[in-house]
Amino acid sequence: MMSTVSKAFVTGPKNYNKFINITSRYYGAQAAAKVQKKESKETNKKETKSFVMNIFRGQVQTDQVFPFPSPLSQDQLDTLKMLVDPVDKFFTEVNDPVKNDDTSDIEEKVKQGLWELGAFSMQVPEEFGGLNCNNTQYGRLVEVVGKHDLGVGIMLGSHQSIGFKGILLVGTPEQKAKYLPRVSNGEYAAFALTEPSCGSDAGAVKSRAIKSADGTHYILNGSKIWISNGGIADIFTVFAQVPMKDPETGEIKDKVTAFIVERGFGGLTNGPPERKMGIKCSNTAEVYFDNVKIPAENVLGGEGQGFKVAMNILNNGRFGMAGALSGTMIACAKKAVEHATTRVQFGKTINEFGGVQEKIARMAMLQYVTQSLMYMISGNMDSGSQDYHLEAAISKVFASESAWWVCDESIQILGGMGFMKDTGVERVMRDLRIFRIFEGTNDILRLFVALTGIQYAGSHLKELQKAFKNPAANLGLIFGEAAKRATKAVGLSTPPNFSHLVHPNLAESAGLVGKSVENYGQTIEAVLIKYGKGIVEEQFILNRLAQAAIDTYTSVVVLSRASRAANLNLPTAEHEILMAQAWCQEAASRTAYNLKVAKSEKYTDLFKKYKKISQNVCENGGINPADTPLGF
Ligand code: MYA
Repeated sequence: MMSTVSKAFVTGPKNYNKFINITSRYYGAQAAAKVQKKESKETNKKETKSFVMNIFRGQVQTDQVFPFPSPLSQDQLDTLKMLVDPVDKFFTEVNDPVKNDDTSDIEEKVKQGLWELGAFSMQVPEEFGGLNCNNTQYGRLVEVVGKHDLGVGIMLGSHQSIGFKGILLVGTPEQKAKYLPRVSNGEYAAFALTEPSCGSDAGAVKSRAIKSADGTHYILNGSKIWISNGGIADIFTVFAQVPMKDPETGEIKDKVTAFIVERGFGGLTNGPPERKMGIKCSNTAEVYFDNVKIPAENVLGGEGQGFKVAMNILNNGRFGMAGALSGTMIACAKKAVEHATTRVQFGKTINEFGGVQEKIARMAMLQYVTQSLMYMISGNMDSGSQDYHLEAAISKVFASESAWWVCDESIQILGGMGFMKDTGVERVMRDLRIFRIFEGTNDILRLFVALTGIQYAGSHLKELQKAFKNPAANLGLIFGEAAKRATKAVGLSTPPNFSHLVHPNLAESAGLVGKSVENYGQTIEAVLIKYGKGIVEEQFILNRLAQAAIDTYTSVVVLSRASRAANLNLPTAEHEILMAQAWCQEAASRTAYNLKVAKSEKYTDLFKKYKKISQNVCENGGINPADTPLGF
């Protein structure tokens, strides 16, 4: 007789039909069409080394997280040391962030000095005039910039993290030889993707480029908004639709294509600098293309490949934000601690009070996690990993929210003084606000993490379903899965264990992460069985899943870093272990809660209430000022 467990397993895969087509994404109307497209594609069978992707299958994949990467050779370390101090000194002595903010400009001597330091071409190979930094070196230097002036950081970042990054990543040898020396020697670059109709929906570009009959050039028309460096750049990476013949159907379809566009081509103009809440000294402007003639050889990464090129550039640069904002948090926390350790109230310095201690401890942990993310991801990238997209998205989300929190609580600790301009933290707060919005809003990146992970988990389950069609040929897969489920069902399964990879003082914390991962895999299965491909519409749930992924990944990253510190007996080891333990404890509780919320009926009901409240308010055109308890 078939046991209950085996029955559940045999009937299980039928349920998987409901979710094997989980593909696209984000907004319902688009989803159906995209699912169709994906159905015709081969299932993504590729195994990945990404830690985050694997937790969606309830697995701990440690290849990219242990040991903590240390990719710098002695030479690279020496070069970095030679660069950090001069950059720090330059920002302390030459750049004036207050003046930059007041004037919404950067003095010529500052820009000139930065060009001379090589700060605009940190990752450009030396042969083209750059500093040849790898990602880890770049991240460290960017941290120095973020400590001093985020507005200047945006001018630098828009230039090299996204402006000409495409040329570095996918440029032809000719494109590199032509443009990299120029962007390393005084010509600013910009990344022109966003349009009024194309913000989070990066594929919805309207600008169009039509190829000439003789194939020698394209004519580009359209416009872009909110382009950082848009008013000062000479060289742009521009994304535009190009009508192309589908090789399979012969149909003409628009496909996004990336181009290198020079201001000097003619027909490219820009609007006035935008007036902004923060990062005021960086230039942001609209950019217009009026019959711009682009030589055919300036297509970047292949005709029709523009969406991939854009994603590639953005994925590649996101860890930089964690670097910069780690520096910002160091600067904010320094001011808060200076105040807390000298300000006496009720007979003692305020750092003696538990309320302030909790804030300072959390500031330290958030900075530690953010910095660890930056070094983990840049180290993975420097070792040649291609599987870092979700991790990079997490680093951007985590860094921007943590820096906001740290800055806000610094102001709280500073009290009235924090609110005064002269203290210099309110400027940082204004500068920080945009980081949760640009380079992919945190909201869209959370959905990206959750849906990409779910798609990966779904592809595994599709494999299982296929295996059932030909059990004889797939006994290994089927029995492996059956055994896993049987042990789970009778309570004999053990959570994934990686305690042997961490320092003994962190074994308990690693145990918490293992449990979170096991719970994660089970939760993904449960929500997929419940919602099928309708999960794409369940943003209340997707957000909880994304948060649990963020908490789980950040935990394993700090476990790795603190273990390294302890194993090397670094002077900071004890402090690092404390922070890692505290972080894992907090994160595991949040994860257990978020996963419970994602699965439970009780919360489905709560989400329905949120939805209805929101609908009421929207139907009303806002919160009705006439709704008062006293009726007037
Ligand atoms: S620049 C503007 C920033 N804009 C964005 O970031 C746009 C955000 N939107 C998106 O990323 C996409 O549109 C989303 C997907 C994610 C919403 N990596 O059907 P799909 C693949 C790899 O889901 P969509 C700025 O702000 C996907 O698997 N692949 O796509 C300036 C699928 O592949 P396949 C990806 O629903 C800031 C295909 O694409 C990715 O249209 C200035 C289609 O997928 C990905 N990420 O939307 C900052 N996403 O078909 C300055 C999707 O093969 C820098 N796919 O299955 C500051 C630096 C710090 C300071 C430095 C100081 C020096």
